[in-house]
Amino acid sequence: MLEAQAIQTANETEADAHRRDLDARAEQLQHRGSDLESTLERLRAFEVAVPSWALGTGGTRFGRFPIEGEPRDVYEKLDDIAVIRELTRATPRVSLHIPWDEPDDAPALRAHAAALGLGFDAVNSNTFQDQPGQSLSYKFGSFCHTDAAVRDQAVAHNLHVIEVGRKLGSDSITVWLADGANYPGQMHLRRSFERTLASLERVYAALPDGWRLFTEHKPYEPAFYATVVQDWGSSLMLAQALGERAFCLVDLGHHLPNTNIELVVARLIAADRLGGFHFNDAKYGDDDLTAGSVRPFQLFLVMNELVDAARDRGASFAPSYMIDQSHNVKDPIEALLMTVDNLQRAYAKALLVDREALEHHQERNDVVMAERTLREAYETDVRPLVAEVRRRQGGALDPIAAFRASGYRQRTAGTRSRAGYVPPQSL
Ligand code: LRH
Ligand code: MN
Repeated sequence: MLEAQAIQTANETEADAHRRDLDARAEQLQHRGSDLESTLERLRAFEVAVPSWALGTGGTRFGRFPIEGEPRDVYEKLDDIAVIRELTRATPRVSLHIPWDEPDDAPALRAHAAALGLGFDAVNSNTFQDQPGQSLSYKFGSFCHTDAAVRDQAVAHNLHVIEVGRKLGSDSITVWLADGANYPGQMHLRRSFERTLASLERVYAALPDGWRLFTEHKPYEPAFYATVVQDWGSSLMLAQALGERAFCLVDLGHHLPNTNIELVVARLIAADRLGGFHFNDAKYGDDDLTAGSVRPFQLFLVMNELVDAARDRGASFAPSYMIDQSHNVKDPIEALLMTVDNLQRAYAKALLVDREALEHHQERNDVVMAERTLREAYETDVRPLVAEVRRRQGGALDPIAAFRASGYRQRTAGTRSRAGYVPPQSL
């Protein structure tokens, strides 16, 4: 946790400028007929889960550059996520990856999280790596494997992940499968899909009451010729075949160049199968960069589909918003603070779209006015609104500035030495 006054002190230095900006924005919005207070109320409801695997520095096959003070275990990862929640007031849940962050004592981890004001979003299974002591390899796949014993092993792992999630108070599981082939002819494209569906049916059948299962598509990597769950169509086929508690998860980085991702989102909404997101950004492949850092307009267009759907779907429209990133050159906490800020901004801009006017121009094919209506919202500087929503909940006007002023990273650099460190055994 941050020191008591840290956020207040940081906010004091920004207070006057913030007040001026907010008043100016309020006047501009009023002039447009938008109501500041209802926008702030809806923005306040935007929450996103932080992935446990993004608090340590990430890397590529070419290298990893660790920083001083990064978390040494899942408990310290929760401590860092709590700091992000304190500063942004928008990250009350953690998405855990098993076995990467498997707690040796789930009730103890749940209590540690609760004490930090945190809960658990979707748990993630992992049948894309062979664990030490694992009897059968996933080299040629898991749910799609030609050997029933490998499929059994993968199903058993997912049932175990559900069990851990149940103890943590989670209510959903995300299944991303690396399953696929590197060469034409290597894998039967239909049988591999049928085996994957049959394996997922066994996991689906074991879902506790109220749980949802998310299937996550990805076009390539680590498979470089064909991936079993390659695109949204494959994911939707699985969700529809499994049942009403199966949904599609959209990782923004899992689309081939020039894919219209907001259209994919609109299709999954139309099918009532949009389960959630892994927010991030990318320039080329699955780059897992800070959401909104490369294609902020695309992120806005995705948020625009979500706000539009909430308008006609009502409260039942509740996709799980989660982040999935890898921080190779930024301090992971700072990268996540920027991510949450970028997501809040994109969502705030989407809330400011004049939907009556947009529909009016769309229905009359007034292309220019329709595009202008959308752009006007996108080009609105919503930073004072996002800062105000954080301030009203006790958060930071400028989370990065407050985080740096807090000295939290210097403190963890001092306390989290690896020398002689023994991971906690059931605290
Ligand atoms: C696959 C993926 C998946 C996670 C992993 C960490 O690329 O997006 O969601 O399991 O990253
Ligand atoms: Mn993902």
